[in-house]
Amino acid sequence: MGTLRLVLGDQLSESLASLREVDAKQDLILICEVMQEATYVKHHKKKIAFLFSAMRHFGEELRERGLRVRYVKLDDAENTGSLEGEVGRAVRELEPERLVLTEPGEYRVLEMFRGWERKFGLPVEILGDSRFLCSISAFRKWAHGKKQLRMEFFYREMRKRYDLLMEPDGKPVGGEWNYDKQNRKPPRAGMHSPNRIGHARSGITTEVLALVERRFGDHFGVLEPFQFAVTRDEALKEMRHFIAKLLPAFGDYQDAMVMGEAYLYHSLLSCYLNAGLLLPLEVCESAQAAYRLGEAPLNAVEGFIRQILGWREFVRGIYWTHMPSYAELNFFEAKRPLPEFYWSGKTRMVCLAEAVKHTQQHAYSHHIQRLMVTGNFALLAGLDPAEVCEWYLLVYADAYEWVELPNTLGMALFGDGGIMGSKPYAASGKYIHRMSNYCQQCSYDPGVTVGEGACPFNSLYWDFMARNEGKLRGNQRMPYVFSTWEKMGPGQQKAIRERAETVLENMKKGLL
Ligand code: FAD
Ligand code: DLZ
Ligand code: SF4
Repeated sequence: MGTLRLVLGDQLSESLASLREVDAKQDLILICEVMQEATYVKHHKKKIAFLFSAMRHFGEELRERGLRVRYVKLDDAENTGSLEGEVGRAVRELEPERLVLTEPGEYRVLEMFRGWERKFGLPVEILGDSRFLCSISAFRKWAHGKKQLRMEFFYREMRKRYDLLMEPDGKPVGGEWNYDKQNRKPPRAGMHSPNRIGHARSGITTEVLALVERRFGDHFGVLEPFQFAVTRDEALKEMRHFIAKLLPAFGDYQDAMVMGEAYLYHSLLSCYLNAGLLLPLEVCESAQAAYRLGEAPLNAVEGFIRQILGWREFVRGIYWTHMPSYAELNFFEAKRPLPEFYWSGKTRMVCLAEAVKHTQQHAYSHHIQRLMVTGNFALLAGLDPAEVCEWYLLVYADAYEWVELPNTLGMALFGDGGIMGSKPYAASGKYIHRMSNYCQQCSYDPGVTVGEGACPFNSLYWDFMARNEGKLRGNQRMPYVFSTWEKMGPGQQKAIRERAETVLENMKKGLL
């Protein structure tokens, strides 16, 4: 036969590099469901179901285009259980001339790919993943020689390169690069998430849901209700619905958190982008079109495009520029184990209980819950970054290491000591109080720092600063923190640190 072309579970795009120039008669496309990928961390049940269903639909669509597909199901008798095993089996049985791959989203998989030429004794070509808007080499070139990498400057370059929200004279539309000053309002009273579209459940999805319940019943999270799009057409409907109905208020309520409302005005597009059902440029261009047609305001459209064209590409660049050593970084030498409530959601801290509940139910929580609730708590309490990163990688339907690790280790935990961001996103309960309605229903008081009912975030915030003073005092972006701490005087400082100790003890005992 001709060429064997592997498509991974997060490479479900017809424009994928390894599917270019495919010979319909000679070549074979290999897609395989394998235990190793589903269990190297015990992914949320919904994540596995979404991916297996999307993979099966994608395999069918390729067949409908007249291409030859070898689709290996998880329960197939001959399934060896690993990507390497399945590629090896296909090579032995079919004797292809060469193997063509697209670079994967995780370093451990790239290492595996690199060993295959030798292992299988045939030419292996690893192509760049052109679905991203900045190649790894272009990011390295941009980063080269810079003392500090800042997303904002990277983003401006990307805006120019892709001519997104640019005037013909090379200036940004509206005169500013960034409109965050107008964004990030607290929630309105009585605010609810707008309706979301649904998708008819296919036979494939029904079969996959039964499979996941049977084989992964002990994994985190619930399977039903299952509302994910699983084909490109369905993902496009999600995108169009978001652009038409939700994008106009996206900027305003980007950081808001509301009791019982998991989605608010967020797009929920990350899992489709990351699996390849949507492409980043088409999403950015659709948002830009809504602005040009006067259907969405600039602050919302610019903010949304920045997340995809800026942050998403930036974190990928950071990952591939710094791996494999990046995964080992632990700037604060944090080592407390992850408390049980990250799994159970059983805590009196309403903000954390809500974030975990959404995560269990939807394999989703929005950015501010990830950063300022579960992430902020992990940072302040000094939780072991390896455990925290594993949690984030397995609980979210959009999580692959290239995007999860820099966001968790870098942005949320400042575990990389400042590669991703210039200062830790540490915040007391006051931030959560301002941006949500959680505190009204919490038995803790966000306005109090010491004593029984004081919000745990408050004492942990100061304790975090005090115990890491040596590492943070020199940070140019934190001038007021230590002067405020000093002004408190030894009596108040002692009381705060004692309260933090009690909070951490309670966390250990499951009493928080
Ligand atoms: P929206 O709020 O609607 O944003 C639009 C799009 O912008 C997203 O779909 C996403 O593609 C992109 N985006 C926004 N912020 C980021 C970011 N910081 N990095 C990369 N892309 C971004 N995102 C993932 O895709 N996978 C992860 O595993 C992941 N882990 C995270 C872990 C932590 C600790 C934090 C703080 C953030 C993480 N993010 C991750 C980024 C962000 O939280 C999610 O992309 C977002 O919540 C997805 O929901 P949405 O599609 O509704 O996003
Ligand atoms: C996440 C995942 C899961 C759960 N299962 C599979 C699978 O069975 N087969 C596959 O090819 N890919 C799967 N994936 C996605 C891979 O883990 C992903 O391609 C790598 O982590 C690289 O990003
Ligand atoms: Fe969270 Fe503190 Fe508010 Fe309770 S009082 S919801 S713990 S921020």
